[in-house]
Formats: sequence, C-alpha cells, structure tokens
Amino acid sequence: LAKLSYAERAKRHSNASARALLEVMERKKTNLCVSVDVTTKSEFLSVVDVVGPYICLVKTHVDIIEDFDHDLIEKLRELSVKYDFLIFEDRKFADIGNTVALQYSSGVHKIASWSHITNAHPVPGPSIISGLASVGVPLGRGLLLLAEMSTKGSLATGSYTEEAVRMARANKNFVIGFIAQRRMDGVGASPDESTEEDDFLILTPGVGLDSRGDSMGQQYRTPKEVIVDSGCDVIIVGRGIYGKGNNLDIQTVQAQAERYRTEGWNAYQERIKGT
Ligand code: UP6
Repeated sequence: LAKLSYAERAKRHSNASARALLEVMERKKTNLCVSVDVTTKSEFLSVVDVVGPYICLVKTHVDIIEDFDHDLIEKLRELSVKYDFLIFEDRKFADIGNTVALQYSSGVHKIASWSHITNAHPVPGPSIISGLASVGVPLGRGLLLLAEMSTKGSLATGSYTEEAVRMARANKNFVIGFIAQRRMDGVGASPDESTEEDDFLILTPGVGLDSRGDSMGQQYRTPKEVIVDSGCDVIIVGRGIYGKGNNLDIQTVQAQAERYRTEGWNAYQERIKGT
C-alpha cells in the first residue's frame, strides 16, 4: 500500500474523511499538514491564510487560543474552502466514552461540528472509540489513534502500539489511521489474520529540516526519513514553518511552507516509484 498513489488509495477507501484527505493530497500535490500552535486568533488566521495553498490539512489546538470564538471557526472554514484543505483538531482525547463524547460534541469548542478529523489516546481501551464514534460517525468524521509519539521516552511502544492497531482494525468505519512514526501494516495481527485490505493513514509529527529536537523532548526527522524510510503519509510541521510564533514574518512562513511541501511531495514520489 505504501507504493500505491494517494489517488488510488482514495478510490478504495470507505471512510468519507479519509477519502477526502487522500483526494485533496492528490489534487494539490501536497502531503503537508501545518500545525498552527499560536495563541491568538489573528496570528492563527494569518498563518493559515499564508500556508493555505501548500497544505492538505490544518492541525489545530483550539484550547491554546486566548481569544477563541466561533467567528474564528467560521473564518477557518472559509479559508478551508478557499484553499481546499481539511481540518484536524489535535485534541488527544483520553477519557471514558461518556466524557469524551461530551468533550467532542459540546463545551466551548464543539469540535465535532467543524473538525473533519480528530485523535485519541488508546489508553482507555476500545470504549474511547465507541464514545467518540457515537458523535463522529453520523457526521462522517474520522478518528486517528495515537499509536506512537515523537517524544523522547514515549511509553507508546511495543504491545501498547500493537493493541492500538488491533483497536483500529476492529473499528475501521471510524478509525482512519494513526499518529505514528512508521507504517503500521500488519502490526499486532495474528499469523492467520489477513490485513492486506487495511489502509490506515499515517500522520507523523516530529518533522523538521533544520533541527533535531527542542529543549522539551520533541524529536525531529526529515520529510524523507518520514515518508520514504518509514512509509508515513502526511508530514505534520509546526515550528519548522512559523518559528517560535512571536514576530511572525509572513514571507518566511510562506517560504518554509513551500519548502516543506516540496520536500514532502518529492519524498512521496520517490517512494511510489520505488527508487
Ligand atoms: N504532536 C507531536 N508529537 C506527537 C503527537 N503530537 O509533536 O507524538 C503535536 C504537538 C504539536 C505538533 O502537539 O502540535 O504535533 C508538533 O509541533 P512542532 O513541529 O512545532 O514540534
């Protein structure tokens, strides 16, 4: 599957949000997701407005925005139509089914009403998927499970990762893939189990071209390492594109977005050609 084009995978995919993401990747020739971790509405919108043409997906942490309101969501939606990208709220749900269903549908943010894709830690077990699915499936949303993390000393390894993949396989109507550092084809499957039809999207944070990490445990790899060597599908880049977020220089942000888009797309082409 890592050798198939995004377009071919879109045709075979049964989940609406996975299909939409693969289609936009092919249409815009980009596997870049920008993680817009800034703390004001105006910075957020100016970053999205400048990176919009280069991305398939915007990743948000709406709970860090000081002046969050639903006008921000309205403007984000308008930009997503203007530039043709999807929206991924990186909420990292991690509670019991009933609580996550409420956190997903309600509160200040009403994530399910605007975010095509969200994610969850598998730590509570399968009930977190059923809780979120009760809200997300009727809306055609998609869920990613955090099978691995990019941070130094992450506990999401070994049998935890395998169990996450098994949980995803049992819920393919809603779970479209993973936040992970590598492809998960066949991970955790029993010897007699056929997993050939699985097509989980791998979205990978911890991507940077100019740095190998930060002072708080983040670890970076290059787009080539992520897409070619590890078979991931989408590169998630935050500070590599907008720096520390203070004194945003819009021209630099644009140049970096263009640079990461090119690196990511070239790596993907190298992968599908098998060179
Ligand atoms: N993120 C990671 N690693 C994970 C999961 N999520 O870095 O394993 C998220 C962070 C941040 C973004 O919450 O929003 O991806 C990475 O940002 P950066 O490129 O600025 O380091």
